[in-house]
Amino acid sequence: MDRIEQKRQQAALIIPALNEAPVIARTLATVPPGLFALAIVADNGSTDDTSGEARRAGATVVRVPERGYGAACLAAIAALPPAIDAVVFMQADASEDPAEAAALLAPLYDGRADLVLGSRVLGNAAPGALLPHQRFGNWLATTLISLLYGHRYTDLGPFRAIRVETLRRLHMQDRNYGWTVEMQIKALRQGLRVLELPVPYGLRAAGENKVSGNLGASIRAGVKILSVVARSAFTPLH
Ligand SMILES: Nc1nc2c(ncn2[C@@H]2O[C@H](COP(=O)(O)OP(=O)(O)O)[C@@H](O)[C@H]2O)c(=O)[nH]1
Ligand SMILES: [Mg+2]
Repeated sequence: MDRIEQKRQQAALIIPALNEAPVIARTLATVPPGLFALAIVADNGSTDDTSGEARRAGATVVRVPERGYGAACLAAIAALPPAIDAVVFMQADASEDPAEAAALLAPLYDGRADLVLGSRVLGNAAPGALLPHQRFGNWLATTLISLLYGHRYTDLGPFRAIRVETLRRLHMQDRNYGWTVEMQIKALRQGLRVLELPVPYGLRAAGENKVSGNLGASIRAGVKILSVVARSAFTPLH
C-alpha cells in the first residue's frame, strides 16, 4: 500500500440526512469499498427510519435533534475519531456519485489544495437536477463573492473534501443553509488553496428535495446564503 492509499484510509464520508429512509441505503451501497475509513450519517431529527437504514447499511449514525444542514455537519465533525484526517461531505439522495470522492480527496493528499469542491455547474448536471433558481442563486452568490474576495467560484454545491485540521481552523458556525457558502468564504479569507472539480449531478433517486423542491425552503436558503455573504464583508477575521 503506498503512502497516499494509506492516508486515504483515514478519510470519513459525512452525509447529513433528513428523512432519507427511501434512499440512504442505496447511496451507501454505491460508496467504493476501502475509500473511506467510515461513513457517518448525521440524522437530523428524521421522522422515518433513516437511522435504522443507515446503520444496517454499515454507516455510523450520529443523531442530531436540531434540524438544519449545518447543525448536522457540525455534529458529525464533533463525532469524528481522532485518526480521521480528511472528510468528504455528500448528500444522502444519490444525486452525487461517491466514486467521485476519490478525485476530490486526491488534491488534498497530494498537497495541491486545501479545499476541493465538486462543481455541478462545471460538470454534467442531468436535465432538471440543477433548477433555474439554483443556478441563479449560485450565480448571484458567487458573483458577490468574486467582487468581495477576488475569486470566482462556479457553485455552492455540498459535495466537497477538506482536511480535518483545516476544517477546525475555519471555526464553522452556520447551522443551516449558510454552511456551504460560509466554508467557501472563510477559505478565501484564510488564504486557502481552493480547487473546483467538475462532478456529475443527477436527480435524487427517491424521496423529496427539501430545499430546491420547496419554494419556502428555497427562499429561506437564498436569503440565508446572501446574508452570510453580506455579513462576511463586515466581519473581522477570526
Ligand atoms: N433541508 C434540509 N436538508 C437536510 C437537513 N439535514 C440534512 N439534510 C440533508 O441535506 C441534503 C440536501 O437536501 P435535499 O433534500 O437533497 O435538498 P436539495 O438537493 O438541496 O434540493 C440531503 O442529504 C438532506 O437529507 C435539514 O435539516 N434540512
Ligand atoms: Mg439533494
